[in-house]
Amino acid sequence: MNRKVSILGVPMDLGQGRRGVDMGPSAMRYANAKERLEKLGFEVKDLGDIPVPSIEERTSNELNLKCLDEVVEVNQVLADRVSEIVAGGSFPLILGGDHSIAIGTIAGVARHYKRLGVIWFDAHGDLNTGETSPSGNIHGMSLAVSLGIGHERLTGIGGYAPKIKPENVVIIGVRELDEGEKHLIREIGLKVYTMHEVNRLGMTKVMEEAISHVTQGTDGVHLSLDLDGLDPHDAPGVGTPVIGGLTYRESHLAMEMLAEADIITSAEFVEVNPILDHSNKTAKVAVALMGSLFGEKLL
Ligand code: HAR
Ligand code: MN
Ligand code: MN
Ligand code: MN
Repeated sequence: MNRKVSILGVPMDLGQGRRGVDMGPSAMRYANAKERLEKLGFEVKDLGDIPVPSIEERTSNELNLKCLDEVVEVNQVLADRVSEIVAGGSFPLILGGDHSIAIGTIAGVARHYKRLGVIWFDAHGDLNTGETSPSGNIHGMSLAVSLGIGHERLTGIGGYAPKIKPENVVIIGVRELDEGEKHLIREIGLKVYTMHEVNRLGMTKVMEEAISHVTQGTDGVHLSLDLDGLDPHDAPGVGTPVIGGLTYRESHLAMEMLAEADIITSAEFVEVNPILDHSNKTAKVAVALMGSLFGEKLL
């Protein structure tokens, strides 16, 4: 793994409807994200946050795409900043913010790879478009957008589309999908490990298969980790909790296996909402998972 890590915060809350997720980057910093990685021997730079307009300033809602202008603006800046981090030889570690920021992160990273693999750890598919979304929240569309599906102002962020191909993506932990998302999964043949497969196969097998899938023909792998992939018991501080999720230990095992396989070239941790949390538990879980992802061992 790259020994140089750059942390970038994106206090984005315009891709969803609840207050507080903009405090996610602060909460993960407060939980000692930087120190955790430094202890493992990484050279870590914290580049601070990129600016996000406050939700009181504007709320455009055209075409069932809430705050489209602002989400496009922020992700465009994010794409450029992430691209600079990769060009500078560092591992981008992005702290969210809601999951709409994956659009910018992936746009910035994918530019530097011939073919980027993506592991999408989430209770949701984030495969909606303005046409299929029940909410109009762009955080429920970011994986579709990265695949080149959706409004062209979103898919065109970074100046090219698509960023990734369906065959190079794996989704893990899913337990809530809208009808349009189910259709899309079948249509484009996405590899999805729902909670059913996790229960059935066990996390070890799921990760073995997932790792082999996302490394086939790719030259980099991005981890997009939505904290709501975990069960709300272990990660209560998220805006859209869904019961029946991945346990704390299953999630750690997944990170430990990624560290062992040494395949991850960029990562983002999103949807931490301190207002809905208990004593910063979810940010602490996020940082503990970062530890495992970067090679921390129990013994
Ligand atoms: N599928 C629903 C929607 O599009 C819920 C979105 C999920 N929220 C997230 N993303 N945290 O994973 O509105
Ligand atoms: Mn805000
Ligand atoms: Mn998500
Ligand atoms: Mn989610």
